[in-house]
Amino acid sequence: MVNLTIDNIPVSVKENTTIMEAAAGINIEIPKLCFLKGLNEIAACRVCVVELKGKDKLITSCNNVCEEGMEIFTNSKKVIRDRRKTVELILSQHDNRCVICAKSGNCSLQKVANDLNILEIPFAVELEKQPWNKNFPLIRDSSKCIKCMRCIQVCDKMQTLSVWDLHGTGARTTVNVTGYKKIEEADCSLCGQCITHCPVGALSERDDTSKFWDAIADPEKTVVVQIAPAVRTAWGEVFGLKDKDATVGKIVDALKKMGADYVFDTSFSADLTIMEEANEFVHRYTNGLIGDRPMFTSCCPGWVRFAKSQFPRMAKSLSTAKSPQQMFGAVMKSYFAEKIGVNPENMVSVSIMPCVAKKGEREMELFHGEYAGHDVDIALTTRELTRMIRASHIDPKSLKDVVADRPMGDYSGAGVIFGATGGVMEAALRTAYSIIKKENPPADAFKPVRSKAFQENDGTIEAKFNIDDIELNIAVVSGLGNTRKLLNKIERGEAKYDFVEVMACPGGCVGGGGQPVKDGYELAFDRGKKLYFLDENSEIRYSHENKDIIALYDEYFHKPLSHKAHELLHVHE
Ligand code: HC1
Ligand code: SF4
Repeated sequence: MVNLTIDNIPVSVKENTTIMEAAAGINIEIPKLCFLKGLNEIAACRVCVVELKGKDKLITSCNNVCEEGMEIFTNSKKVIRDRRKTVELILSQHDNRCVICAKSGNCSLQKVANDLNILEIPFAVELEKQPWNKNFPLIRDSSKCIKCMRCIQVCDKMQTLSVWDLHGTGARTTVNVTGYKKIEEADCSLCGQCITHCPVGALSERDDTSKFWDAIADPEKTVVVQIAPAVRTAWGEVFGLKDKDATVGKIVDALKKMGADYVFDTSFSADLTIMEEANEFVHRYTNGLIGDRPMFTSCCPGWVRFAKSQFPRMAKSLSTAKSPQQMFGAVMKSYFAEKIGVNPENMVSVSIMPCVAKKGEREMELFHGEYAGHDVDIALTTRELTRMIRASHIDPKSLKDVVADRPMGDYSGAGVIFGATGGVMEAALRTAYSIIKKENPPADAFKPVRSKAFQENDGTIEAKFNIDDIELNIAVVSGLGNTRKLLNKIERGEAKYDFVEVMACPGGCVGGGGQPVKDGYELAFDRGKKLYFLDENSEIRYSHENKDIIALYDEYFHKPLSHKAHELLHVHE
């Protein structure tokens, strides 16, 4: 153990503990901007400086470890003077128009500046704005970038796509797309992890909320909204709601109050995806079509983009089933439009997703249904949803639990767990088992693929299951860096699986790039637990037992993988 004092308080910590960690252990929070544990420990911002007795120069606390006998001061006059100057310099190169920034109120730079009572900026530099394609789902505003390097490190180390790089030198150093490419030419997966790890508002999703308001205001349009499984785990964080109060029913209420005509839960079409995907898997497996490469899940568009750009050979083994977002859109504009007697041309299909890549997915030509344009017309993130609730002056505490509309209202616990890593696999195996055995497995039979295990092993879970004489080799992975490792192993022949689930964001959609941000916290795992709790307490736990899904097949698709199902629910490349 190492003994020292921090602000005159004696502390005893393990060797190699940083000063910042030691201070946090006694509830002293040292301000910081660039630090991200395990990803960005380079002391680029110098906001976390502290004074070490006997040393003239201040030292950074994020990357200096405690030493025996140190006397550290985290808030001395010298520290405050230096920290203020640093923050003033950062502000001098930052577009400070906070009132028109989507990050306002949740910006780490704003907080540090406010905490230091900085009311004027002594130095101001003319800010040069780099051009950007505003139609791309990921938006970068160079005038807000503070060069903390987090986006570079996250994309590089966590997602292994290296989309961002430093350009220029000295005072002219900036961050931009690697190789001076345009963002649409880079291999960005649209995972959005650089957005959720940006401490300021330099990175964001394209704001599509005005398209929603335009649709609501148009009397010709019927606005139909779907809410993804993971949204319910996080929207309440923005409003300080307790978990038990931040239900999906209240989102339904909020959207109805905003003027949506029909509101549904994407968990319904997650069940539909499982019907198609599990049948596709059993078909491929029993007909010997799996071969050296497994069948891969295809519902995560960040992963699909990654597969197509990084592992095109593997992309051929993706399931052809559309994602629940796209299936819902397709069913809305066909089956549902017929039911309510609305011309699909006049239907606007909106999705609320924890994801930025869903904006890209809705735009893909692949999903351009012939009946009425795109399956989904507007894809919004959880963050955009919370901004719309605010803009509508809805008091979240006044919201009531409103049930989703019918006839696509039912959903199973299996559909709900889609939002957590391992959830799609678990849901698919429950149904695949029942297709093979003609009886249900125990609902928790495939628990080993749950996200608890993912925390421990590079975000990857491997499992073997026996169904009669069939032995299934399964893998589940989240995070694109982890995915790259797994796919390399498969390509080198070091691992062989039958079925693999991939999610681009660590922890799955719950940790998605469109979710609310709490700087410095990785919340995916805790959010995932909420979905498993909902599953355990669901009346129906198998997608194939969802009554509205059974009715949809009876009335419309006839059976999984039918001609009509292929036409509407699968991709054709
Ligand atoms: Fe997801 Fe999905 S679970 S991709 O992970 O298959 O975004 O929540 O909506 O489409 O259902 C995201 C979440 C979501 C789809 C489903
Ligand atoms: Fe990299 Fe994901 Fe950001 Fe794209 S969205 S630049 S892949 S971190």
